[in-house]
Amino acid sequence: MQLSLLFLFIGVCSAHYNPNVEAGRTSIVHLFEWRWEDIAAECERYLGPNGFGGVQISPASENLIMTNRPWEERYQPVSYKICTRSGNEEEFSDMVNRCNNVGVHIYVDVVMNHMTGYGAGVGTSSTCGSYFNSGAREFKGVPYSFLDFNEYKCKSSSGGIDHYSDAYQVRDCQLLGLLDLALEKDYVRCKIADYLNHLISIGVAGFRLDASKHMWPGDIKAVISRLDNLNTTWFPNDTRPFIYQEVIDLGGGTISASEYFGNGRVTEFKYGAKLGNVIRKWNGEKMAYLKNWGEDWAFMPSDRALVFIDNHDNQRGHGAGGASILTFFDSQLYKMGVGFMLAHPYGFTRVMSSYQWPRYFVNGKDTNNWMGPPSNANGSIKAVTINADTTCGNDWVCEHRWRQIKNMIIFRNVVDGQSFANWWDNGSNQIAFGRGNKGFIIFNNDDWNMDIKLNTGLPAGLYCDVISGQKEGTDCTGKQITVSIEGFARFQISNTAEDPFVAIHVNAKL
Ligand code: AAO
Repeated sequence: MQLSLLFLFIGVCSAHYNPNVEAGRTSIVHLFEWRWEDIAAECERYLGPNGFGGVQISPASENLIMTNRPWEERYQPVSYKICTRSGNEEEFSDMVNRCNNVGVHIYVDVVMNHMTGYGAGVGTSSTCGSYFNSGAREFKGVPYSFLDFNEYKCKSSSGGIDHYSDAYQVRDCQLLGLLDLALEKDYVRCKIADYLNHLISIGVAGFRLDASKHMWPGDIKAVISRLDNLNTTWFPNDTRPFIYQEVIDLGGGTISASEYFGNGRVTEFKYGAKLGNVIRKWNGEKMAYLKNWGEDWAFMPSDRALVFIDNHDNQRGHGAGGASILTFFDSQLYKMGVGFMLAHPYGFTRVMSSYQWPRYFVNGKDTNNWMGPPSNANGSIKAVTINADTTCGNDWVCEHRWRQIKNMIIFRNVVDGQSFANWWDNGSNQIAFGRGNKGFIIFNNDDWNMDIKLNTGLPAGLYCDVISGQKEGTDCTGKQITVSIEGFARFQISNTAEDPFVAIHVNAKL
C-alpha cells in the first residue's frame, strides 16, 4: 500500500516533464508575437498536417502599452486578463479549440516573476485598460498592492540585481527594474495559479515560465502544486501541465539549472551557444566533435532539457548566448543547425518563427532590436499572409515553413524512439549519423566537396532527400539516394550547395 502511494507520488511529480504532445509529434514552434487568429489558422492549414506538436505563444496576459510598441512590452504585465495585441479571450479560446482539434497543443509563455517596470507610471495605458500605478505598486486588474512586492526583501543597494553572483539578489530584487512579486505570499501564489488554471480550463497543454532564475524553485513549486490537471476534452485523465522554466545557465554561474529540475524541464541555453560555435567553426570547433553531443558536453540530462537553436531574446542580442547564436539572418548555417538539432535525439525541441526587422548596428549593437512585430498605423499587429510559394508575407519570416525545417520536423517524428546510430565523420566538418533503421542525415560543412559511401542502417530502396526537395506523391523534387541491400548509399555533397546536407527517412522512400 505504502509502496503504491510512493509510485503514485513519483508519477504525479514526473508528469511535468512530459510535453503532452500527441503521439507521433515531437516538437513545438514558437510563433513569436503572432495573433491568436493567425495561430488558429496556421494550426489547421499547416502545423497539424505537417506533424508539429504544439505552439509556444507570446504572453497572453494584459500588458503595458509602451511608446512605439516594442516586443518587450509583452513582458510587462498589468493584469492576468487575456487581453493583448495578439487578441482577446474569445479569440484565445477559439485558437486553443481549433489547434487542439487538429492535434496541435498550446504552450503559454507566463510572466509571473514580476509586473511592469517601476517606471511604468500611472494610468490605464494597458492593453485592456486596467489601472496601474507602478510607483505605488498598485495593479487594480489583479488586484495587487504594495504588500505583494518584494522590496522589503531585496538587499541590494539599487533595488535591482547588482550582482548575478548573489543568488538572493537574483531572486529577491528587480530584474531589469521590473516590479518583483512576493511569490512567498499565499495571496500572490493563488492569483497566479488562478490565471494558469483559467488557461488550463480553456485547454492549454503547458507553460514556459519566464525568468524562472529570478524565482525561488520552492515558490515555483508552490504555484505548480496548485495547478489543475489538463482539460479532459483533449487530454487523458490526470494529465499534468507541461512545465519548462527559462533559466539561463551557461555554466559557472551561482544559479544552476539543476535547482529547477524538481518542477519540470529547463531551457538548455548551452545547446544553441555551443552548436553555433561548432557550425560557424569558431574557437577551433568542428562538427566531428559532435559525436558525443549531449550530456558529455556538460548539458543537463536529456529528459530535463528544452532545446532550441535561438530564441526571441538571443536572436536579437538580448538574454544570453552571444554572437555564436545562429538565426534566420544566417540562413544557410541556421538550416544546418536546426537540421542537426531535429535529427539528434537529445532534448525536447522547439523551433523559432520570427518576424523581420531592419537591423542597424552601432558599435556592434543592433539599435533596432527593440522593434515590435509587423503592425499597422493604429498599432494592431499585421496578419500573417501566405504567399503562393507557401512562405509568409507582411515581414513574417516563418522559419518553420522553410522546406528544410518543416521536413526535419517530420524526420524527427519518423525517427522518434530510434537510437543514435552509424556515426561517421572525416575528422573535420563532414559528419553523418542515423536513427536506428528509420532515418539518416549527412552534413558537409567543410570547404571541399564530399563523395562518400556510408552505411545508413536503412532498408534497401530509393529515397528522396527531404532537404534539397521532398517526396510529392510518387515523385521526388530533390536528390534521390539509393540504399543497397547492405544498407550502404553514396552521398555527393558540394560545399557550395545551397544546403550542404542530405536527410532521408523511411517515410520518404520512393
Ligand atoms: C525592458 C528594458 C529595460 C527596462 C525594463 C523595465 O530593456 O532596460 O529596465 O524594460 O522597464 C524582455 C527584454 C528586456 C525588457 C523586458 C521587459 O529582454 O529588455 O526590459 O522584456 O520589457 C536575464 C534573465 C532572463 C531574461 C533575460 C532577458 O535571467 O530571464 O535577462 N529573459 C526573459 C525573457 C525576456 C524578458 C524577460 C525575461 C523579462 O525571455 O524577453 O525581457 O520578463 C546573464 C544572466 C542571465 C540574464 C542575462 C541578461 O547572462 O546570467 O540570467 O538574463 O545576463 O541580463 C554571458 C554570460 C551569461 C550572461 C550573458 C549576458 O553569455 O555567460 O550568463 O553573457 O550578459
